[in-house]
Amino acid sequence: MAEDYRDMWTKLGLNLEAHDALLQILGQAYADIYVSQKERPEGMAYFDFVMSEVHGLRIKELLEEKASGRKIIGSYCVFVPEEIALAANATLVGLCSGADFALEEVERLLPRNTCALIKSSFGFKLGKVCPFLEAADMIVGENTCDGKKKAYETLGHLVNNLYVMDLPQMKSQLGRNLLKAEFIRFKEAAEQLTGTPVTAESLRQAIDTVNAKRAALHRLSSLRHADPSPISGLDALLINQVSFYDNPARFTESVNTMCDELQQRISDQHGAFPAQAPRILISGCPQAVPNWKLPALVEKSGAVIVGEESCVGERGTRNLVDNSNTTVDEMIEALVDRYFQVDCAIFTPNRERIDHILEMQKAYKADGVIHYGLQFCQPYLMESIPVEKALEEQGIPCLRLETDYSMEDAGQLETRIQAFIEQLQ
Ligand code: BJ8
Repeated sequence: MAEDYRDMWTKLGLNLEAHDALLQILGQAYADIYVSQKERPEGMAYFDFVMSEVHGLRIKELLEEKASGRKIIGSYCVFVPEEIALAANATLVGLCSGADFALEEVERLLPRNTCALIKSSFGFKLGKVCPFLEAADMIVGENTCDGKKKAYETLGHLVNNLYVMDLPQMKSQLGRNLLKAEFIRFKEAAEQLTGTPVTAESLRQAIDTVNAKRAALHRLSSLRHADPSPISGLDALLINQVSFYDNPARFTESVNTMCDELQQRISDQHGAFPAQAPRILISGCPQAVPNWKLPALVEKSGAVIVGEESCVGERGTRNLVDNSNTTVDEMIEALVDRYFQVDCAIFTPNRERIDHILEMQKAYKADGVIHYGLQFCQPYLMESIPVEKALEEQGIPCLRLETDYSMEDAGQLETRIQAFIEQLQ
C-alpha cells in the first residue's frame, strides 16, 4: 500500500500479524486472477486502485467521515436500504464475507454445517482482520435465512452495536407491511445513531445518489448483452463487489467512464474474449469479495460470464426507486416498492426469481446457466432444482454446483465446468 496504515489499523484493534497474512494472500490472488487477464478495459485501473487501497485509503476516508460527525453502518444484506442510511448522515458499507478466516475459532461458535458466507463473517470478526467491521458504529443483521438469523444471536455478543432487521418471508400484503414497518424502524435507529433526522430533502437526495449508482450498474449490465462481451465476468463481478464499499458518487462516475469505454469497444467489436466464446450466466448465492473462485475457473476454461443473477449482481441492483415523491412517508413507500421486488431465495413461493433467470438468459444471450450454491445454504440449494427444471423445459443447459470457499474442490469443479462448456460449443 502506498502509505503506511499500520497505526490506523492498530487503533482500530486489528491483529496486524493476521491482517498482514490476509493482505498477502489477497494480493497474490488478485495478481493471479485479475491482473493476469488479457484485454482488460483501461477503466479497470480505477477498480484495481480501489482494491489495492481497500483496507488503506478507503478506511482512512471513512475515519475522516467519522471525525466530521458522520457514522458508519455495516451490513450483510441488500435488503438494508442505503438510501435511509445516507439520508440520516451515515455511510453504508457492505461487510464482505467471501473468504475463510479463523475457521477453527469460528467452528467453536457455529456448527460446522453452516454456509461459508456466515462462517466468513464470523472469521473476519474473530480474526480481527476487517477494518470496515471495526470502523462501523452500527452493524445491521437481518432475519433472512435460518443460518444468518440464528448466527446474529451469537454475533451480537462479539460486536458492539448489532441491530437486527426483521424481514418478511412471503410477498403478501402482510409481508409488505412488515417491510415498511422495518424500514421505518431502521430510519429511527439510524437517526438515533447519528442524531440527524431524515428529512424529505435528505431522503430525496439519497434516493438520487443510490439510483444513479444502480443506473450506472444497469448500464454496465446492458453493455454485457453485446457479443463479444466487452468486459470479462471477473471484472464485472469486481465492479459489483466494489459497489458495496466505495464512495457512491465517485463509484458511479467511474462506472460511467468505464461504460463509455465499453461502448467504444462494442463499436470496434473489441471483446474481452473471442466472439465465439460460450456465454455463461451465473445464478445463485452472492459472491462477496474476495470470492472469485467460480468465475476464475469458468473464464479460465474459455467461457465468458455475461451476467450474475445474484445479490452481488442484478438481483441486488435491479429496479430504481421512484424519485417523484415529496414527503418522507411517500418516499419510504417508494423504497418498499423497490426493495420488496428483491427475489431472495428466503421468500416462498419465489417464482419471480425463476422468471428473472429466464429473462436474463434471453437478454444476455447466455448459452448456459451455472447455478452456484454454497454448501449448507438450504434456500439456494433447494431452489436450484426448480431453477434447473425451468431452464431444461426451455432447452437451456444448466449446471448445478455446490461448493464452499476452500480450494480443495477446485480441480473437480474445473473438470465439471469444462465438460459443461464443451457441451455448449
Ligand atoms: S437478499 S441472498 S444478501 S439474504 S448463502 S447466508 S442465504 S445460507 S446471503 Fe443473502 Fe440478503 Fe438474500 Fe441477498 Fe443464508 Fe444461503 Fe448462507 Fe446466504
